[in-house]
Amino acid sequence: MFPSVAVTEAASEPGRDVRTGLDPASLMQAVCDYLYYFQGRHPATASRNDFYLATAYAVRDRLFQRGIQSLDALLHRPDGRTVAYLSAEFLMGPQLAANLVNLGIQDAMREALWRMDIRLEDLIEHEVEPGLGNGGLGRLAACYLDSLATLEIPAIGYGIRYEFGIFNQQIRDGWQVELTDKWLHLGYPWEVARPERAVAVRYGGYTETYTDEDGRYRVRWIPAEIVKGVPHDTPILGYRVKTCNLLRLWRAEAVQTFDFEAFNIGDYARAVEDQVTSETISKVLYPNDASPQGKALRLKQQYFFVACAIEDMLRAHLRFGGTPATFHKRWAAQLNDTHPTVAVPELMRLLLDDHGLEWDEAWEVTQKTFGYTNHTLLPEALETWPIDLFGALLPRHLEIVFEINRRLCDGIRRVYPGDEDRVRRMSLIEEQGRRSLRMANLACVGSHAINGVAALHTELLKSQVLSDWVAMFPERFCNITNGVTPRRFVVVANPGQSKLISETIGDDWPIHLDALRRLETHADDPEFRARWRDVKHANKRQLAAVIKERTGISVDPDSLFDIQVKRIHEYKRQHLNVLHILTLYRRLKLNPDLDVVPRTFVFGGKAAPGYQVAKLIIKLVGATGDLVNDDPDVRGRLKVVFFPNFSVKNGQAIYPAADLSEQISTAGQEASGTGNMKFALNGALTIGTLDGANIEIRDEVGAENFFLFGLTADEVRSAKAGGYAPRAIYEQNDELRAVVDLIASGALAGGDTTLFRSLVDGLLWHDPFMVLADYQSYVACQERVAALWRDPEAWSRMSILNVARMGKFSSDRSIRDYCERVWHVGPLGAPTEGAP
Ligand code: C3B
Repeated sequence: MFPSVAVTEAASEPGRDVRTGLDPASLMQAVCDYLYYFQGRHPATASRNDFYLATAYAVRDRLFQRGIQSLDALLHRPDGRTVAYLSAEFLMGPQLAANLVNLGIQDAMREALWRMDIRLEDLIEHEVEPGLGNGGLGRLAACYLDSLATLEIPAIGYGIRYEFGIFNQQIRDGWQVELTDKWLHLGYPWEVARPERAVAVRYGGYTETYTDEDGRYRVRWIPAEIVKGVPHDTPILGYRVKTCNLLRLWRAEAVQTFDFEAFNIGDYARAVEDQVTSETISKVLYPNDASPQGKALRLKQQYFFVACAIEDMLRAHLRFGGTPATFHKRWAAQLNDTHPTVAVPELMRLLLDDHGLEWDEAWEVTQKTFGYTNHTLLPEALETWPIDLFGALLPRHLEIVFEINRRLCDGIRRVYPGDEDRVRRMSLIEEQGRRSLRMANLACVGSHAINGVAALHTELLKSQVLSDWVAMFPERFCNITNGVTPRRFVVVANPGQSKLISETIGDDWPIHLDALRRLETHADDPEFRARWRDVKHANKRQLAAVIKERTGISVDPDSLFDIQVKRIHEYKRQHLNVLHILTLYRRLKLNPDLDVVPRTFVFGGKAAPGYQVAKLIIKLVGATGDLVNDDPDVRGRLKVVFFPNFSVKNGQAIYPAADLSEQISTAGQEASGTGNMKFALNGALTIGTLDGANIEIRDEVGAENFFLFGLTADEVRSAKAGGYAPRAIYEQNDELRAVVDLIASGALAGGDTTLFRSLVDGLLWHDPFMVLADYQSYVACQERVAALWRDPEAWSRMSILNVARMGKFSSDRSIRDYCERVWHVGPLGAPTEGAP
């Protein structure tokens, strides 16, 4: 029950600053004020959600205060450059705990709430996260916003305020079921709408030419449809700094939300029709990770947020006294994959048609503004748009694209006379089949910098997918290896480990992650190792409780927690993991007294709703659990859990409890991976292939502290070129054959031999991701894992050394790389060497 006396007392104490104070009394009064005067709630009857909202508002005041100071600092730097991170996805995760940590007031807020009989942890648990992204790409954008603010780089994240984010995943009878994500339904306290800053976005129609007063030939676009973009701002505070940046997400609305004429003649439905069709644009996130569907609505979404963003940037630039020709001096805009690439013709259109620049000048401004980050080599992920569809929606942009292409092709012909094949490959237009626009090529030609997200990925990008572009524009290419924010993924997620580290080496490591090196000497201290193990064990007990609650499965915190959480995809090879589990299971069935290391296998991740194989893999994991978990011969030594609805929030509970991190993609397929970094930073050892950032993690932590297996990217290529025959591997490996046969036998499907047939046939006859080729090496490597597990001291030592050597993978380092190599911007927007 709420002690209302205390509230009255707090409210009557003079001199307390409820808007900015960081002491428990001020915070308590601020929360009370929000409950009373903003939400109209009596504390005695307020719900948990009421308290959550009031607490969030109180925190938000403190963010806004810093945000306004940051803007003020920017206004006093007319030569400053601001980063615009353009991304169709921002997977921000819960905000309360992270903001308290960044403000440095988690203890003060805990105390403030405690005085009202409220547990901060309950409010943190109550929070619903905005799932406005699919996976790695969206979460990376969120980590980068955290680092930009922490490094005091002025920045805005521009994206879409989807009404429904990534679906909520339920598991029913082992199958994934998708439920609508209603993240807004209890109110989202972190954002403010700014309707006065709305932008008009146009679609369709036609273009016409005219001659202006100066006798110049000009083009004007007569659109068929206009939609309003309304910005919603969320403040993004850095860790223990004053800088507070912005995430500005756009919501689509009808220009005129109510058609009175239609209403008056009695057509109620039509009166709101315009509103309904307009709002569809920001209604829902496409739930496909790295495999776009060429849907018109998706292109509408892309243009929608890009048009809003560029208009917003241009307005600000002109208001601060800039001219259209100096746009690039104020803004450095990053294209997060090809999704925002229509920004290139959009900026050209504004500069040419609305501001009257000549082509060459407009093109120079555009190229100097944009940088392009590629996030995947998967051929199916390279976005293209049918020309007819693109032209119908964006007729003026298509004209501009054709002109960019004409000049590009002329340029290629000048450098490579007679090489029409090269022209065909580099052209922005794919002429085969349905003519389509290649967004990656458009991004390459329109950007001054192009980067991959891990060393191997960039190498493969340069040698394969974009080799023609490297030949012609070598100076544009660089690698920037991904990183993750240690604030959210260690300080917030793993307070036990954080405290132990700070007590041991000081507390500057969250902003100087290389300082973790100081832990190295402690790896040999048995007392420290024991404390390290205690922390991990406590985290595992917590996760075990959550697993029990969510799945009903009891798992043993003393067992090895072997975890694979990420999107479900064949290239990530969750099914290879399953083959290993079934191998152990079979060994136990043959010899129940076999001395195996007890393990808990945890899986988590969403499958794209239309991706049948991925959904079948989820079913296979569940079926494996059903087979293994209660088998008396297993005696509880193996447990298999599918943790439903993997999200940022669930990730924060899972990473700290992991002993072993599964990073087992087919070499050459995972651009970088970032989960690999989150696990290692939380003391998990990695079993992985030489893929993505695994390679660099292994280089940093030392080959002797990493469980490596599998073919290299080169070996995968030559195996495929040499006519890879998975069937032969199956026939020659008795254990593999027995395990595959076990799946085919129906033993995991209540006798049904058809359920997993397609999966088994896929492996035996095609196996594009080389699961069978890597099986033996993987199983052997898992035996090395088990052997080390039997030596807890050696395991702990290795775990400590992993954490100690992970400094490189802070997103602060990644952002510093972008600042230096791509954006040429320093703290507070100061231009740095190479700035345009
Ligand atoms: C992902 C890649 O699959 C990961 O390897 C990478 O770490 C992250 O991006 C961040 O760079 N990715 C994604 O989540 N969605 C895409 N459409 C393409 C790549």
